[in-house]
Amino acid sequence: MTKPPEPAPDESSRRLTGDVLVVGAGVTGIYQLYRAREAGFSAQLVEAGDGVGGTWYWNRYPGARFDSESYTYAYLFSKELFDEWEWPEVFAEQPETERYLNHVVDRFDLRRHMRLGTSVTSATYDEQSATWTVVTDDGSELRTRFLVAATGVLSVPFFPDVPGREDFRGDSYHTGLWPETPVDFVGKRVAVIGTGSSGVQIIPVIADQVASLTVYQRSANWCTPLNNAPITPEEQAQLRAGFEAMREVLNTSVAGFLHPAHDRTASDDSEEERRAFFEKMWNSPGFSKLSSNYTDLLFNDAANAEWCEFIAQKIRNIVEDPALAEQLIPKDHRFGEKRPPFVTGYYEAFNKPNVSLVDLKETPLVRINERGIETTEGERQFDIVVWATGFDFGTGALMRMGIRGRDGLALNEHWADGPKTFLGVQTTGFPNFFFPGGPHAAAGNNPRYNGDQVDFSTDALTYVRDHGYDVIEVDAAAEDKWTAMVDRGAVDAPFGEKSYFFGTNVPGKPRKYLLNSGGRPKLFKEIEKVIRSDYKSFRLSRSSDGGDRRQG
Ligand code: NA7
Repeated sequence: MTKPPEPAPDESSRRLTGDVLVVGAGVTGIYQLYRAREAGFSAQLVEAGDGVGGTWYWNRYPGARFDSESYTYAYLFSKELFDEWEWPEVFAEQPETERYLNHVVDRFDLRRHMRLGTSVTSATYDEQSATWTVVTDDGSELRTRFLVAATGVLSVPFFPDVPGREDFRGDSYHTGLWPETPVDFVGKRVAVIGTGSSGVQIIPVIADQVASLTVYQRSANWCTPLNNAPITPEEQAQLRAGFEAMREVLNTSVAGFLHPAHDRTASDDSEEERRAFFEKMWNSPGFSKLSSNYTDLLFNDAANAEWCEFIAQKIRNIVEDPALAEQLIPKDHRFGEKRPPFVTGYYEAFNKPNVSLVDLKETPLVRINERGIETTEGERQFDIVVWATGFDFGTGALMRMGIRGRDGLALNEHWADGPKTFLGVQTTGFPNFFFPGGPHAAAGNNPRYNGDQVDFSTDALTYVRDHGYDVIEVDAAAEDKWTAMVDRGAVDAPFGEKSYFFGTNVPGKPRKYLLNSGGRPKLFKEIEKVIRSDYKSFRLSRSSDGGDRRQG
């Protein structure tokens, strides 16, 4: 029998020409692909990972889990989807979330529109045809009318520039680039560098498996209990019955959380009442300690200091070694000045005889060598080093995609002094380019405000198409105004300049606020204005005549 001829290379898969190309199969990108297809666009998606999930694909380190309630983080666009998925815990662990996102992709038949394991190396706008040419690392060239980068804010892992990092002969992992094959910690000498949300999640989970665990802490964080719990069948039923009401709260709340705001300032209560209230907060789930705490907690120094002292006392009560407890109590920032981590058994882990802390403020890192880590205290040897050192937040992924807009303008140049955006979705000079869930988005429960931005971007594309245009670009004046609003608000933002929300964790990065300091209410207000004014803040045109029909 003769061998059948090799199939001809599928040109359509090598060189797609579609309306919308989405980059990134995280929570935002999956929803964007769904919305674009529902709106009748031919839409494709490329994703660097070999699986879908974005953050929930890459951050598969032991202990990774939500600190937003699972059902509030999930998609809310389909009641059927909500009804058929049962979150086993209030705060689901990473594998469950990855399963959920895969379920969504299959349920809405999105996988066949996705190309996984494919990274974008450049994206160039062609003014003549008003299209984007996107080149990927497998050499493919994809041409699309609209480019939507749903590349996330926490997607580029940051490694500090410690001398000798490459010399280490053991195994090194970054929490944000965790391998699919589980890492065997049993009996190993392990170092964890970094005590942000990721570090404090992995530490208690691996502490029991390892021979020794050394935590390298540069700054202590205000960690409070996550207070996770299983969701009982009765609670599942209640969640389903209350879906519409919950959706209403989540879709309109300032930070996308369910937790109601408190109605009192700290000074409305006596000292005794404040103690009782702080105890209630300590025992409350996740972010309620931020969103349901005293209304002046983040702005009243005395109230904040009292809450911090309450947490410090809790740490002293948990950690048996008093000197170690003091090292674990932050001295350099207030509660809420950085993104607070929520933990399960974190402080307790330091009571185990195999767990120790190296305080890098007292004994700074000197270098990594082939055996382990040197600080001014001396050398410690390891089999595994875990880098829990965070991300190039907000702009990291967009600045690495080789994006060039009109007249060859590089996004890196346009944003050399920090991002400039309108609504955190578009930037001037880059027509037909959207980046929902990127810099200048709101702050809070990510899928909620990222979803607002996907909805807005999809509605804008639909408007453009339905009105006979094929080019949309935000006006410089609208961009300037939104960016000025973000910068002005940043001065009073609860998150201080020590927080990675200002990019301060990455040397050389401009110190600019990367969230939307106007919050979700400002985003809603501005979106409403844009829609009411028939997209007046944008220039709409046709590539063939090159002019704005509305102005002609
Ligand atoms: P974070 O919160 O940025 O934490 C990074 C940690 O790494 C933090 O403790 C840093 O200490 C530490 N770090 C950074 N650079 C160094 C150097 N050079 N030496 C020692 N230690 C260092 O990242 P995560 O991954 O934990 O969390 C990110 C988000 O993911 C989180 O907010 C959630 O939204 C999910 P520092 O505090 O800067 O002194």
